[in-house]
Amino acid sequence: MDKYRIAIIGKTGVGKSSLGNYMAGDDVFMVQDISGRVTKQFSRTQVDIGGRKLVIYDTVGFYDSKEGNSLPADDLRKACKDEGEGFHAFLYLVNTQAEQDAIRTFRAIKKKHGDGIVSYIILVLNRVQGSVKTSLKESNELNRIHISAGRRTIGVRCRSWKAVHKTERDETCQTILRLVQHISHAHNNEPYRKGFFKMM
Ligand SMILES: Nc1nc2c(ncn2[C@@H]2O[C@H](COP(=O)(O)OP(=O)(O)OP(=O)(O)O)[C@@H](O)[C@H]2O)c(=O)[nH]1
Ligand SMILES: [Mg+2]
Repeated sequence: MDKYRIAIIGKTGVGKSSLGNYMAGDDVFMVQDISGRVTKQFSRTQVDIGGRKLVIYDTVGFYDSKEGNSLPADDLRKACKDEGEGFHAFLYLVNTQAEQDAIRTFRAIKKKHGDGIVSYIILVLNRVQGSVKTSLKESNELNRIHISAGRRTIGVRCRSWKAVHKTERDETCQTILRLVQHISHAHNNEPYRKGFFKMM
């Protein structure tokens, strides 16, 4: 496997671009303290985790208050077509402190890109306060997504990558890499693209 292509997806404002910067250890994606959509089209950056290359795609958020979900769905399709090869995994990011829309967004993603996407998803809980276990216990919604997405769930706090100790970031990135490898092996290294091209 030469490079893994990973898309960060989720509702607008949950911290997708912040997670991309956290993984890159650099301010590559735009993050702003404003309400409403910040990322208007996908962009990507390459990161090296333990000697493996990952191309991280930051994408347009679902459920912007003023718009429907055509824009994020089209954006993800474009990102997928960018190299014509689809994605090896998706980081589905939710804001643990405002998880009411997590299921709704998860359903919208499946509706737009096919149910098959679920077996490529890693659930990433942003802004976890205690442990992931506690967050899942406290939220039925998150627990349902956790089970549905194969129990591949991790917690992050990625407001600013600069404020997080490098060791913690490295460990989180290693965990993400392990899950990505696990997903990729389970699919014989075939990236997910079916749900993108069949609905063009
Ligand atoms: N407190 C806290 N704030 C966070 C965290 N992660 C992101 N934020 C803040 O949430 C806001 C939105 O973050 P973004 O990374 O721009 O979110 P996004 O999902 O890319 O948003 P769109 O591009 O609009 O879809 C910013 O003000 C971030 O600083 C976190 O772990 N904790
Ligand atoms: Mg963004």
